[in-house]
Amino acid sequence: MAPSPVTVRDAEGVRTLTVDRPERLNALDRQTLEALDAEFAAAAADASVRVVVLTGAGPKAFVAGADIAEMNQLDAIAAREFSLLGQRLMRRIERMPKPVVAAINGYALGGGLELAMACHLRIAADNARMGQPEINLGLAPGFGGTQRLLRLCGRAAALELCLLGTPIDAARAQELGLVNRVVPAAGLQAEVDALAARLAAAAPLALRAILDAVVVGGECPIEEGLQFETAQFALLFATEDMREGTSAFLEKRTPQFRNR
Ligand code: DAK
Repeated sequence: MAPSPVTVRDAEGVRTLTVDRPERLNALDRQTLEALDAEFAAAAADASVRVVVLTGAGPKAFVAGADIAEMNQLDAIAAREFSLLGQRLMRRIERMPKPVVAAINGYALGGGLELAMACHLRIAADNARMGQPEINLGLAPGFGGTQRLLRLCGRAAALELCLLGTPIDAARAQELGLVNRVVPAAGLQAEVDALAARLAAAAPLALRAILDAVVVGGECPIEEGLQFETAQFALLFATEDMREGTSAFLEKRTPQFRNR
């Protein structure tokens, strides 16, 4: 059996998924999209997983886009399947009930940037380069890039990146709000580990409420979003973790959250 293009590592509530095709700069072919989709579904269902980290194998790339060689061979029917698969994966990641952190360790281009944008937080190495170069292939972004760039960075930045197709460096990506933090490449792993450990220790049901409120509420008119926030907020009063968090504060101790 061929090795999976996605490797899985678990450590203390943090599941790290690594796209592992370094010889293709981790480009997304159908097999990789399918493997990622299955791994994110498994991580969502596994209560021992508190946080997911997504990264790419090797020193050069997070994900350099959809696999151009495979795409070149697709007919219209297969392209439709490819599109549906990719969009389903991106939406699955965005709607994950636990935080997903992208560790951007190099090129994040085309479908690779779209994958990173579907994650909830993005930490970039200072040598990362990001862009939507589909225009250079006679294509437009097809895994949600136009929509997520627009929402994350605004219309001017979305149009600049998609119309020109020129990648930007990590510092510019941070200026645009495309990434949360930029760190020296050698420190990326430590930074992501620390962030993931912090999220893994937080109250899972409250994390989920925040993800739901921001991701789903952010797609509604504000009145509906606020109602949704209120419902999420009220629901947390039914959790043991909310009692534990508030009691621990009053008792001046560290809370122990149990996902209940
Ligand atoms: N696909 C396939 N192979 C790739 C690849 C990619 N996206 N990117 C790199 N590779 C391969 C290269 O061909 C090369 O293979 P060999 O020549 O060694 O066999 C190997 O990885 C190493 O790459 P380079 O030799 O090019 O490395 P360099 O350091 O010189 O350059 C680079 C790095 C990232 C600047 C360059 O590789 C590059 O420009 N790569 C392509 C980047 C790109 O254009 N990405 C966007 C792909 S388009 C859709 C939805 C979504 C999409 C499409 C349709 N539908 C709804 C239907 C998404 C489209 C895209 O993502």
